[in-house]
Amino acid sequence: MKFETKAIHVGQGADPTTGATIVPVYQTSTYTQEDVGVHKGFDYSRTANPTRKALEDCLASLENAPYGLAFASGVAATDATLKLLSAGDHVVVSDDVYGGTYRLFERVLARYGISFNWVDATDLGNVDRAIQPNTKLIWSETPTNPLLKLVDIAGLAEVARKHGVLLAIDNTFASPYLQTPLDLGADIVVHSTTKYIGGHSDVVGGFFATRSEELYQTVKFHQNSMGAVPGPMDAWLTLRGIKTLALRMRQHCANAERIARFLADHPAIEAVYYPGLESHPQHELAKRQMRGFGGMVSFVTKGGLEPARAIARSLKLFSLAESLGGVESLTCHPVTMTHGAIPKEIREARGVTDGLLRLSVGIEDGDDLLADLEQALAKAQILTAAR
Ligand code: P1T
Repeated sequence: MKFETKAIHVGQGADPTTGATIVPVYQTSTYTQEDVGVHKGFDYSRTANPTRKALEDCLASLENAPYGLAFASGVAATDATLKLLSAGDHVVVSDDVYGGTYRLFERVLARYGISFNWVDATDLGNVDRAIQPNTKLIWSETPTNPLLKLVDIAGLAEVARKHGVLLAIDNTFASPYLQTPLDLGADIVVHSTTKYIGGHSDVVGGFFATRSEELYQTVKFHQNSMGAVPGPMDAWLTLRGIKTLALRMRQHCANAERIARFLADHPAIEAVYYPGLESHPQHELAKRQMRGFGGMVSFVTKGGLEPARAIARSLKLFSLAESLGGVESLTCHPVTMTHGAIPKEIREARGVTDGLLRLSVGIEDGDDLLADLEQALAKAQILTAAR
């Protein structure tokens, strides 16, 4: 079955009780058992819920995985995955990640005796050299948040295999429509389903998928033991979003590419980060590894914070807001928003500077989005000239 068909049918047969065509919201915490020790596979909704199961089966199929687990947020999925490790274990992490991932690793999990090395994983040698005898996991985003660097998943998988460690890829920015890391040798794929998968900025969620029955059973045990599960309505909204993921991603990609090219030619812009631009350092890898270049574009304004602020303030169709991947366009100032949890020196050394803006390009009409950016950039230029 192809992606678009799986998105609509896997895990979503007619409801066995009523014939409802759409999976119902099983808004129940518990299930009446037929006899002592006899039930239909559902006994308590933290452990399992039919609406959540439909989501898990469908999304796992899109990642070409036999096993998937849904969580209450992307951070919860990350946390449940990291709990595969124990005190004394070490993780090599790509240095450009969501600020909340950095915060979870360094401010929470580090207190439980797990240590982290942050490396520029665009160079696989950096990852290889950072592996220690106690390393258990390599963790990477690709494309990364917010600088849209690409990491070679197949290459990382080779490094992981050589050292006998696990490889987990946070696939949030690409979505399974554009990239399936398990096909390239990753052991684990994690998502914030809050983004492209949900797709409408109306629900928070996370996901874990794997081909390993053993990893699945352990993380399922964590899901039940720690309990960060999505409610039935959240699972339902996410599942509804998935049905149009392919259509939305095609429009996100088309709009983002136009915008990236426009920004690359604009005199007020110092740098544009978009994997679809020929000037992107990993453009060839993007062509190999992804089935499209995605809907995220980041750029640095000439003149730093003030012009960036003026652009964010002047945009009318791009709301200044955290998050990404919804149908509506958003802009984000990572330094004060999504990456505020990363200490200034570390953030700046990695290229997350005051003049950086990140666009989540929506599925509105591309001409309207370009016109909006054009007027906002013109205002920023006037401001820069006046200073
Ligand atoms: O917000 P939550 O659903 O818990 O997902 C966390 C997360 C995990 N991984 C990546 C790559 C992410 O971008 C995020 C969340 N990111 C934002 C809220 C943001 O605006 O970048």
